[in-house]
Amino acid sequence: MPKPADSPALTPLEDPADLRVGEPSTSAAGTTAVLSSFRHLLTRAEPLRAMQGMLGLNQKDGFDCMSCAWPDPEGHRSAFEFCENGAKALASEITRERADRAFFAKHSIAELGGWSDYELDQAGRLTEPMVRRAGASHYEAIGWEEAFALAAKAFGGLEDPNRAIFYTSGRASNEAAFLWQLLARQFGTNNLPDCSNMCHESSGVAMKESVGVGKGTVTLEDIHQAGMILLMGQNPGTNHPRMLSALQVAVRQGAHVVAVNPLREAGLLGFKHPQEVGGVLGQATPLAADYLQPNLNGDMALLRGMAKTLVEEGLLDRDFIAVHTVGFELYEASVRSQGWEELEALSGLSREAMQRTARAAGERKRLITCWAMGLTQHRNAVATLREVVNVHLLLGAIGKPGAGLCPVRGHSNVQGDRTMGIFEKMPESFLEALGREFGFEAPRAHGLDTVAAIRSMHEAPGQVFVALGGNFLQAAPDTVYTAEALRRCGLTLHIATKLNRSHLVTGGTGLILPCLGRSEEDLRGGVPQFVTVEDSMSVVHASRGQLRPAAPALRSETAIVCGLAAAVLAGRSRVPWAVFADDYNAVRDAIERVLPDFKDFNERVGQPGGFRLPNAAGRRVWDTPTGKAGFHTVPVSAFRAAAGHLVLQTFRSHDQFNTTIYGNNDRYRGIGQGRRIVFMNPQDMRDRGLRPLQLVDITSYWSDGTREAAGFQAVPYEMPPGNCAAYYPEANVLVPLGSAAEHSGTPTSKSVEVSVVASVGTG
Ligand SMILES: Nc1nc2c(c(=O)[nH]1)N[C@H]1C(S)=C(S)[C@@H](COP(=O)(O)OP(=O)(O)OC[C@H]3O[C@@H](n4cnc5c(=O)[nH]c(N)nc54)[C@H](O)[C@@H]3O)O[C@H]1N2
Ligand SMILES: Nc1nc2c(c(=O)[nH]1)N[C@H]1C(S)=C(S)[C@@H](COP(=O)(O)OP(=O)(O)OC[C@H]3O[C@@H](n4cnc5c(=O)[nH]c(N)nc54)[C@H](O)[C@@H]3O)O[C@H]1N2
Ligand SMILES: [Mo]
Repeated sequence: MPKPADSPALTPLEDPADLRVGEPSTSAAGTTAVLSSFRHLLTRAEPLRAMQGMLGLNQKDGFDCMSCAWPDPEGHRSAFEFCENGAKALASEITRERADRAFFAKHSIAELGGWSDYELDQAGRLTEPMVRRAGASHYEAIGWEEAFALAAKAFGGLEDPNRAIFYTSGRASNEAAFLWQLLARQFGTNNLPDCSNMCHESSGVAMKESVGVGKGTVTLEDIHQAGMILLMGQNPGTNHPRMLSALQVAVRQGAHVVAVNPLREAGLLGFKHPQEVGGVLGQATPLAADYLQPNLNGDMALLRGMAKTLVEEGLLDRDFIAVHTVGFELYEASVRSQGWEELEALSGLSREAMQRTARAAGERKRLITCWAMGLTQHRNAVATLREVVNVHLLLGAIGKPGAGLCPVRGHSNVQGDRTMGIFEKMPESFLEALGREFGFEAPRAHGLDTVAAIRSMHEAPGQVFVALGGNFLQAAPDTVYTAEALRRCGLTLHIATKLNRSHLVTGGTGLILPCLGRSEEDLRGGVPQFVTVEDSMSVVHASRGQLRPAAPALRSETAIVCGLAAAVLAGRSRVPWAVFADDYNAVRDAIERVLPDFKDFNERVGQPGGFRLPNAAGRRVWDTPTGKAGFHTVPVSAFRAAAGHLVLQTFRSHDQFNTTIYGNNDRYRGIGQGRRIVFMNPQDMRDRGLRPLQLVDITSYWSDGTREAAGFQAVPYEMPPGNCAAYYPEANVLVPLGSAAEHSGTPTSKSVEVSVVASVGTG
C-alpha cells in the first residue's frame, strides 16, 4: 500500500495494484501522439490559452519550445511545429492551477513531501515569492525586496565567496545565464555547477580534446544528406521527437540508419508522421534498417570493433588522415592487435554485427553519429566518445556535407548557457574579457561542479545554494546524501516556475522566487522584451513569450537575477543591473563585447531564424594544441557487475521531462500507471525466482558502501541478460555519488551495479 516516504526528499511508494503492462510499440508518434498532445493541453490549460500557446510554439516570431534542444527547420514551418512532448511541456507551464499563498498555507512542507512528483507538478504555477523561515513548518509569502534582502544577508555572512554555489538548469535564457555567471564571478566564485555536469559534459570534454570544439559539427541539412546515421544511446521517440521528421527525410533520401540500444525503442524502429496522410492512416516509415542491442556500456567495444574492421579492410580516407590527424599509427597498431573475443564479450555483440556496421559506414563514408545519455553517463564515457571520433576520423566523416558528430543536447538552452559562461572552469580569454567589460577581476581558481558542490555542502555546513531553475535534489545522484547536503546550507534559493521536491528540502532559510515561463509575455516598463537561446546545432535565435503571465507578481528570470545581484553585490558592483533588468538589448550588447562570435548580436538575432555560431571543426579547422584532430588510443573497456549482480541504467519514461512528471504512463514501452519499475531480462528474472510485477528491493554497490531502494516491481522486458533499467528520478537513490565519469565528472547514471531480490514477505 502507498505510504508517505519517511523523508520529503524521497519519492513516495506506489500502489503495486495500479501497474498495467502491455506490449511495447514498434513505432512512434502518429495520431495517438497528436491526441495525447491535445489531451494534455486541454485538460490542464484554458482552451484559448492552449490554442495561443500552440500557435506560438517554435514559430519564427514566437517562443522556443522548452522541451528539447533539437533545432527548428530553416524553411517552411507548419502551423504546429512541435511534438507530443513539447505539448506536454507547454501544458505543464500554462496550466490553470496555481500554487499560491493559500496553497502553501494549507499544505505543510512535510505534507508536500509525501506527494508524488506528479502531484507536485499538478499543484500548478508558483505566483509570488515564498519563504520558509528557520524552523517553520510552512512556506509563507514574502515581498520581492524583502526576499532579495534576506538573500543578501545570507551571502554577506559567508566568510569565503567560495561558500556560495550558483546552480543552473539548461532552460535559462542566454541573457539570464550571462547575468547569473556575472553575479557569481563578481561575488568572487567560479562555483557554477550546472545540469550539463550530469548530462553532456563527457561529450564536450571528449570532442574538445579530439577535434577542438565541444559542440556538434553538423546542421539539420547534414542530417538530411547523410549516407549513414548511427543512433547511439538515445531515445528520440520520447526525448527528441522532432528529430524523427529529420530522420524520416534522411531515410527517404537513402540514408542507412543503424540504432544501437540495449532496448528496442519504438522511436528508433519507425515513425508515423502526424502531419502526413500516411502517418495519420497509421503507416510508419521504418527508421533503423539495422538494430544492435549491446550490453549497457558495450559501445566502446562496438566502436573499436568497427575501427578494427575499417583498418583491416582498408576502408579508410587516407588523405584526410594524412592531412588532418595525428596519432593514427599508434591507433592503427592498437586496433590491429585487438582480439575479437574481448570485443564480443564486452559489447555483447557478435563480430559479424560489428563488421557489418563498419562496412555499411565504410561504403557510405558520409557518416553522422548521434548520441545522448546512453553514451555520456558511464565511467568511460569520455573514452567512448573519443572512440566515436576515432571512427569518424578513419572515414574522414567530419567537416563535409552529410557527415559529422551530433551530440543531441537535452535542455532547450543547455548549450547556450555554456556559451554564456555557465561553467566552473571557463577559459582565461572569457574571464579576461568579462573583467574588462565590467571593470573587475574575475576569479581564476576553478569552481565546483555538481558532484563536488554536493560534497562541499555536505562537508562544510552553512553555505548558500542558489539555483536558476532545475530540481537539483532530484537530478543529482544519491538522493539521501544530496538532501542532507542541502539541509546543511544556511540558505537555499530557487528561481522556478513550478514547485518541485528541491523546494521541500531547504537550508536554514528557504526561498522560492517565481519566474515567467518561456511562453509568457515579458513586459519591462511597458516594453516587450525577448530572450535568446542556442539549439543543439549552434543556431542562436530569439524567443518571444506571448501569453499573459500566470500571475501579476511574476518577474522574468533576467529581472530576478538583476534584482538579486543588486542586493547581494550592493555597492561593490559597477554593472548597471537596473538597466539590464529593463533592457535585454543592453544585455546582448554586453554579451557581444565579451564573446567575439556574437558580433552584431542584436541585429542578427532580430532576423527570422537567427544565426549559426561558427564551428571550427565543421570547417576542418582543429583548435587543438597540435592543430590537428587527434586519434585517441586507450585500452577498450566496459563496466561489468560482479557475478550475480546486474548493471542498472536510469532513464526517462515517455511522460516526463527530467524530474517533471506529466503522467505515470510510458506508452511506447507498454507501461501504464506505474513508475517504480525495474525492467529486467526475463531469464534474469527466472534466475532470481521473480514473477512478473513482483515487488522487489534493489541494492546498489560502490566502493563506499551500498544504497537501497524498496517498493519496485520487476517487469520482464527484452534486453541483453545482465542489464536492467529503472526510471529517473525514482532510482536516483541508488546512483553512487562517488561513481563519476573519468575526466568529465558526470555521475554514472547508466551504469550502476545492483542486486534485485524479492521483497521480504511478498514471496
Ligand atoms: N520528453 C522529454 N524530452 C527530453 C527530456 C525528457 O526528460 N523528456 N530530457 C531532455 C534532456 S535534459 C536530455 S539530456 C535528453 C535525454 O535524452 P536520452 O538520452 O534519449 O534520454 P534517456 O531516457 O536517458 O535515454 C537513454 C537511452 O539510451 C539507452 N541507453 C542507456 N544506456 C546505454 C548504453 O550504455 N549504450 C547504448 N547504446 N544505449 C544506452 C537507453 O536504453 C535509452 O533508450 O532528452 C531531453 N529531452
Ligand atoms: N539518475 C539519473 N539522473 C539524472 C539523469 C539521468 O538520466 N539519470 N539525467 C541528468 C540530466 S541529462 C539532466 S539535464 C539533469 C536535469 O536536471 P535539472 O535541469 O536540474 O532538472 P529539471 O527536471 O529539468 O528541472 C525542472 C524544474 O525546473 C523549473 N523550471 C521549469 N521551467 C523553468 C523556467 O523556464 N525557468 C526557471 N527558472 N525554472 C524552470 C521547474 O521548477 C521544474 O520543476 O538531471 C540529471 N540527472
Ligand atoms: Mo540533460
